[in-house]
Amino acid sequence: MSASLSVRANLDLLETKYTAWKQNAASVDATWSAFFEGFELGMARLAKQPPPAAAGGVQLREDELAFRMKVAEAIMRFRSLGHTGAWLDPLSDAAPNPSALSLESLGFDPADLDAEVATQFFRGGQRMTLRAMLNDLRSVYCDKIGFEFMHIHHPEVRAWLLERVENRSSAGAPRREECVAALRSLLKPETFERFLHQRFVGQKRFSIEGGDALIVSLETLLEELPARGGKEIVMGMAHRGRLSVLATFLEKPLELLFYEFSENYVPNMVAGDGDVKYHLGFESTRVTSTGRKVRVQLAANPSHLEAVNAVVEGKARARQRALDDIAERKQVIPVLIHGDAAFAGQGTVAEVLNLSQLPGYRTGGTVHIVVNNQIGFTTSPADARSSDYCTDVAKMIDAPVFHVNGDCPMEVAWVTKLAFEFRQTFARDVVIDIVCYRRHGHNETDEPSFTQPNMARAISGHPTPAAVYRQQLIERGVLSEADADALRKELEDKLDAGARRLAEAEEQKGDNPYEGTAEPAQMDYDYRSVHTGVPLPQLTELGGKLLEVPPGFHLHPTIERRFLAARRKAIESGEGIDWSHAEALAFGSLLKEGLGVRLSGQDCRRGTFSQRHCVLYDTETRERHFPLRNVGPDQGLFCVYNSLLSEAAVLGFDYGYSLLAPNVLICWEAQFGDFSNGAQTIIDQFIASAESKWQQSSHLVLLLPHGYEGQGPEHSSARLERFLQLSAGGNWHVCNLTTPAQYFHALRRQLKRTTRKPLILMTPKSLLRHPGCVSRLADMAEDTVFSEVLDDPGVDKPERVTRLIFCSGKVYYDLLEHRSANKIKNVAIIRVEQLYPLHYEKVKEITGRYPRAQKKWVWCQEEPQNMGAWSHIFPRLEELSQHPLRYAGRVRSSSPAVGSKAIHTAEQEKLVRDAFES
Ligand SMILES: Cc1ncc(C[n+]2csc(CCOP(=O)(O)OP(=O)(O)O)c2C)c(N)n1
Ligand SMILES: [Mg+2]
Repeated sequence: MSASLSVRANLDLLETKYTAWKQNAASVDATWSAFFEGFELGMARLAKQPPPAAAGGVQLREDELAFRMKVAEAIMRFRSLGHTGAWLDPLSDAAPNPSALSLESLGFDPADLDAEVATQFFRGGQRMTLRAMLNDLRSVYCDKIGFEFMHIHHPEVRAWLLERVENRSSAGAPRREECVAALRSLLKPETFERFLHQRFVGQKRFSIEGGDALIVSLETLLEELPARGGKEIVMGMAHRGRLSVLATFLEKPLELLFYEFSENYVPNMVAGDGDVKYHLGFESTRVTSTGRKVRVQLAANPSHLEAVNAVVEGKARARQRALDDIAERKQVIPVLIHGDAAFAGQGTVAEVLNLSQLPGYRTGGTVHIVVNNQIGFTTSPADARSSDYCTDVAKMIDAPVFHVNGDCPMEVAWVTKLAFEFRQTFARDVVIDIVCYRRHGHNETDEPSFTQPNMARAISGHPTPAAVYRQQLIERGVLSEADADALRKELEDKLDAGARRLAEAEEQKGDNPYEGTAEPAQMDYDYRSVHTGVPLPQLTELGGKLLEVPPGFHLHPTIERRFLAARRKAIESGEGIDWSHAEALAFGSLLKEGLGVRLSGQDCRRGTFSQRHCVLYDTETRERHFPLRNVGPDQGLFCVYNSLLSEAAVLGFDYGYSLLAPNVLICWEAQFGDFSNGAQTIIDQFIASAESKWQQSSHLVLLLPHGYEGQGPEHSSARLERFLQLSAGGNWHVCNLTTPAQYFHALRRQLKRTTRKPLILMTPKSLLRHPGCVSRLADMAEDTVFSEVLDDPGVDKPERVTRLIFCSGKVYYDLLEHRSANKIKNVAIIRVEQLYPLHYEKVKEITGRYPRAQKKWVWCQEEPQNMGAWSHIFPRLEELSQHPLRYAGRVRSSSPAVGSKAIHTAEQEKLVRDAFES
C-alpha cells in the first residue's frame, strides 16, 4: 500500500470509529474512547467552548472529563501492564509492586478511591467505587497469571481474550475431581523422579522437579482435546522433564524406561548407533477421563535445543494432510515445550514462529509451553536475554502469552484451557509460560549452589508443587490427609510394579530382556536397480499436458516464446529435454500415479534461475495456473511453496513432513546450495543421522545448486565435502548428476525404492541452459534406470585409452569441451553420478573396459582440494586401482571460491588442462 493510500485508510478507520463512539461509546474499545474524549476536550479548549457532552448527552465539567480519562487509562494500564504486577515466581514471598500500577502513577489521589465510577469499558458500566474497580482489576491481572494480549493487532481477538480473562472468576470454584486430578498430575512426576533418584543414583535424568505443573498443563490439554475436535497431539521437547513426560503423559511402559537406565541396556534395534534415553521419541494412544482416544507422539530430538521445533511442525502438517484436516487443522495439535533460556536464545525459535501463518507451512496454531525455571544451565536470565520475558519473541506473531505461577495448578489448568480454545478458534500460536524453578542442578550430578547459592537455598526450603497444593486442598477440606496419602501410595505402587516387571523379565531372559544385540549391525545399502522408467507414450502425453494453459489465460510472452515453445519442441521431437523439463516430467509422472509431490524453498515456484516456472501467472490478473495439477483425473496433490527466507526452519519442516508422508516426494531447494549450511543442525542432527540414532527414515530430497561459475565464494559451493563426510552406513544418497534423465530417475527412485533414504543432490546452475546438458525422452522410457556411474559414450576404441578422468557434475562438460577442442582420443571421462554410496562393482566393470589406462586415473573437480569429493573418493578409487590417484582441481583454500571472475576462469582452465596432462 502506498503512503497516501495507507493514510487514507487510517483516516477512514478513524472516522468510522468516531461515528460509532458518538453513537455509543461502549462500541469501541477503551483506547479509542479515551482518545476521542481527549480529542473533544482539546477541540473545546481550542474553540474556548465549554467541555463537550459525554455520550448520553450529559454535559461534563473539564475536571470530570479528566477523571474519566484517568479511569479509562487505569483500565488500559492493567490490561496491558497488569502482568508486571502478577505473582508469578513461586520462590518469591509476595507479588511484585510495579510503580506503573501505583495509584500515583495512574494519576489518582487516595481521596479519589471512594469516588463512584461507572464506565462502559469495564464490567458493562456497573457503578462501583474507584477502590473496588482497582481491586477488581488487580485480582484479574495481578494474581497468579500474567496476561499479555494487548500487543495483538486485531481488536476482535483482544476482545475475545478480554471477555474470558475478565470473567474468569465467574466459572466458580473448581470441582473436587478437577482438584484431585491436578494433584495427581503434580504427584505423578514427583513420585517418578524420586523413584529414579533413589533407584538409579547419580544418573542424569534432567528432572522436572519444580516445574511439575508441566504435567498439569499436558493432562488438561489432553482432556480438552476431544470436545474441541482434537484427535492427535504431535509434540516436541528438550531434555527437561522428558522422562517424566514419557512415563506419565505418554505412558511409556515403566519397565522399558527403567531398563534404559540399567547398566545392561542395549537398544532393541536392527542397526545403527542409538541415542541416550532422554532423546528418544515415543508414540501412544491415551484415553481421556470420558473415554475418548487421543494419539500422542513425541518426536525424537537431538541435544540441540529448539532444533526439533520445525520438525514437529512438519510432522503435524503431514498428519493433518493424512487426516484430511487441511481446511481447519483442528484435529492434529502441535505442542512444543521449551526451556526459558533456549526459547529466548535460539534463533530457530523465531524462524519457526514465522512459519505459523504461511500457506505452505501453517499448522493451525501451536501450543507452546515454556518450562521457565528461571535459569539456563548456570546462567541467570539477566545474562541470557535482553527482553523482559523469555517469551517476548512470540509477540512478533501476535501470539497471546500467559505467564503463570508454577505452584498454582488450577491456574495452569485454566490458562491451558484458554490457550487451547484460543488455538482452536483463531488457528494461531499461543504461549503458556510456566514460571517455576529447578530443584536440582542442571542435571542431578550438578551442584546448583556453586553459581546460584541464594536461589538454591530458596529452593531447598520450598515445598514441592504437590506439597503446596496438597496442603491447600486439605485446608480447604477438599481432601483429607488420608486421601492424599492414598493417592501418593497408588502412584508409588505403580512404579514398584514397573520395576518388578523388569526384574521378572531379566530373570526369564537374562541380562538383556528386550532382545537388543550388543553389536549393532551395519546398515547396508541395496544397489539393485529400481524400476523408474516410464513408457514413452505416457511421457509424451504427460509432456503435452504440461504445455496446456486454460483458455483466455494471458501468458507472459517470454514464457510462451521461449520456455513453453522449447518444451513443446522437445516433446514433439523426443529430444532436447533439459533439466527443469525432466524434473517436471518426474514430478508429473509420480503425480499421475496418484503419488504426491511437495516442493518448498525460497522462490522455488519460478526457480532461482528462472528455470522452473511450475506456476504460471496471468499477466493481466496474476491468476495462477499450475500445469502439474493438470496431469490426470486421479492424480496426486502437487504442492509448491515459496518459503520464508530461512534455511533451518524450512528444511526442518520439510524433513519432519517427510517422516509422516511416505507417498509424497518431498523436495527442499536451497536458493544456492551455499546457504544450506544455515540449516547445518538439521542436516547433521536429523537428516544424516536420525536413522542411525532413532531408526527414523526419510526420503527427503535436498536440491542444492552447486557449481563453479565465477560467482564468488558464496554462490559456488553447496559444500559437497560436508555431506560426504557425514556419509556412512548407507544413510543417504549423495549425487552430482550430469544429465536431465539421471535427475528424472533419481527423483522417481525416491518413491520407488523399498527402503527410504534422503537424497542430497548437487543441482546445476549454468547447466540448466547448457545445450549439451539435455536428454532424450527415450532416456527416461520404460526399462531405463538410474546409473550410479556413467561410462564414456564418446570412446569408440577403449583399448586405445591410456588415461581415465573421473569426475562428477558440471566439470564433465568442461572436460568434454577440452577433449573435443584438442581432439584428444586416448582419454575416457567417467562420471561418478552417485558419490555415496559408491557403486564399486559398477566402477570396476566400467574401468575394466580400459586395460591400458589402469595406472593413470585422475580425479578432476572444480572445488579446492580440501573440499569437493576428493577426500572421500581418493581412498576408494585407489583401493580399486591399486595405484596412486592423480588430482586435478583447485588448490587448498579456506574459502570455497575466489571473488574475481578472471582468476576463476584461469583456475578453471588450468584444472581442466591438468586433468588431461598431469
Ligand atoms: C543449541 C544448544 N546449545 C547449547 C546446549 C547446551 N545446553 C544444554 S541445556 C542448556 C541450558 C538450557 O536452559 P533452558 O532452555 O532454560 O532449559 P532448562 O535446562 O533450564 O530446562 C544448555 C546451554 C544445547 N543443548 N543446545
Ligand atoms: Mg531454564
